[in-house]
Amino acid sequence: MKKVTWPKHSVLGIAIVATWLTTYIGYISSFNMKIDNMMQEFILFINPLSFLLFIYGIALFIKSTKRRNIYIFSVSLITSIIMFSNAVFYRFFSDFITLPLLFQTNNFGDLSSSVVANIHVWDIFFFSDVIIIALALKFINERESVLSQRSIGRKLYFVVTATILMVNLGLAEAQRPQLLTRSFDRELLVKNIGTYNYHIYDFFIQSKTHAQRALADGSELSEVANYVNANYAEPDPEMFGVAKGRNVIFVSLESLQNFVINNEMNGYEISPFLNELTRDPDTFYFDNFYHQTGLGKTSDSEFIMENSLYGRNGGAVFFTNSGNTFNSMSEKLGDNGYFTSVMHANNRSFWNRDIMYQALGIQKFYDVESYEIGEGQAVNWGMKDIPFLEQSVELMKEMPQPFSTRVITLTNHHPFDLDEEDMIIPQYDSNSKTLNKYFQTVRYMDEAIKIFFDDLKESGIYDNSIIVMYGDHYGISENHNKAMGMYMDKEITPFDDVELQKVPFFIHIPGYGEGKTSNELSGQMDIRPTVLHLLGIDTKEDMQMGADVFSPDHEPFVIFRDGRLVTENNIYAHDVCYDIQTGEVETDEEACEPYIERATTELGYSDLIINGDLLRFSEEDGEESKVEMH
Ligand code: GP9
Ligand code: MN
Repeated sequence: MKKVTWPKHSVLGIAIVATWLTTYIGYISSFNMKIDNMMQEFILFINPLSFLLFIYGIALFIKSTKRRNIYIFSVSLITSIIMFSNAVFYRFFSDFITLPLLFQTNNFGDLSSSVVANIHVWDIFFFSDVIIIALALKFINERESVLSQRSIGRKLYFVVTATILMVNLGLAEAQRPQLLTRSFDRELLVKNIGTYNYHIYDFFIQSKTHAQRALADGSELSEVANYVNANYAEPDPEMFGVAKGRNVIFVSLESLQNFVINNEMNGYEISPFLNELTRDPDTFYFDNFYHQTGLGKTSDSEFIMENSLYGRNGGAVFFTNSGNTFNSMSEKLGDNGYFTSVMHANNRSFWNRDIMYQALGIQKFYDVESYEIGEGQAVNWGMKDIPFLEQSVELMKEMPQPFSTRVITLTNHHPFDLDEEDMIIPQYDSNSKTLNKYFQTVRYMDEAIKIFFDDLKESGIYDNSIIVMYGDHYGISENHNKAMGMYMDKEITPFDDVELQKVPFFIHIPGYGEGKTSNELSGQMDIRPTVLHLLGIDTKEDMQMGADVFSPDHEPFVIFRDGRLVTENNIYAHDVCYDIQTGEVETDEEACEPYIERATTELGYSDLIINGDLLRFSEEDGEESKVEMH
């Protein structure tokens, strides 16, 4: 066949369009991504473009036609391989490829054995752009351009590329605020910035972690260990082992803040069941207890209670350090004969849980695939708490005992949407829709917990278990301070902002009879030692920074991830030291100083452990664990 003569760079143009469309069609046909609206559909459509324009655009700098053509062809081949590999991987893991996952040997074993089984004949489609480009290269003759135009055209080309990237990121940010800083889900990332950009992003995050790890040699460990030992609080012998041998059911209460407990909204009780629990003789209720999470939200709370270490400052530790060695509570319970799991009806890659749970030694993850979501059983972010908890009890019946599980609720999540039939109390009437709806979803969650307790009793699991419940993080952010001020009938100051970070913490021990409300100043960092001691498991040797709340030596001191802190006498926030009684600026200038220093040291040591992956140096067995999916 004869060659046709087309304008300069037509092959490049064809290549960009062909790869763009192949990628987009690949998205829709291979990945089961939930698209909620036209804007998301549009973002999905344009998201491969910025990367493709950039990477193919490099061809504009290659003078030799032959080399340029080889370059264009190679780019199309590589992008096709990336899409193809992700598609095959997705069939098996319902997830996108991420670097640590490829390097986790046991994952890789699974992968190679199933790779062949997961390749389909029609996967040839992923290479259709390569074929089109090959044909174009064969049959198209490009006209030479006038040299002087070249550099202006090139500049314009890259300006357009950058603009498209900005528009893409802008739209994505509007759909998903803090997408890149929180990096909560690979699916969300791919949906918003595209597979190619996602892989670049993943590469940067992972190599940063890798570099910090490579520089650590374990010598810092003894310094941290000294600090940890000095702060160790001996358990109260009366409490040590009171729940020995029992199952432990943790309930993560989504976005539940403490201000709703034993409180009313326009005359309606907001959490009647939890209120009742605060007066129950089998329950310890801590009303001076803080969440200590950062950007990683729910995942940070999981990380903190598992490890009694802080999350990371600039992102979610679940994403950045999922390759680390940890000495988690789950792993420890596993070593003590417990069957360990997490139950959460969301997709497994959310917060990188599927990978992180392996590092935490959690034996099984009951993710969304373990649940049956019937009609009308989902709202807002997913499965409603009532059916979720009901089915969770069914699954618990099958678990070997003793077991430890973490049940993660979801309905009380921003934007706090609820179906009409689940609205037990009316909305509040402030200028914040978020706060107005919050009371309703809290009320719904309270109902769900009540039913959960009944179901546990009926299943026979209840008597031989303890139930530990905690608010994972705040639900109402500072953006709603005006409405919050109306509800609390005062102006919200940075001092109040700190106090609003209190979340409820319950330890319910059926048959115990000596529970009470405790005012001990404490936080999520304390969950691990407290619960392990109740189960009669020693933590003296553990690299943990929290302390047993029942210990007479427990120090009333809470550090936030962002450096704010609470002591018995003071609150320190945004460079101001407040008197905790009055909320006024503290007159004793030195009052907060030693604590600020302590907080800096403690957060620094926690970061040191995580960034350097220091616990790998203290690990005896070094065995890798494997999390089972549904
Ligand atoms: C998602 C759920 C909520 O699986 O845990 O996460 P959050 O946004 O609260 O961190
Ligand atoms: Mn949460």
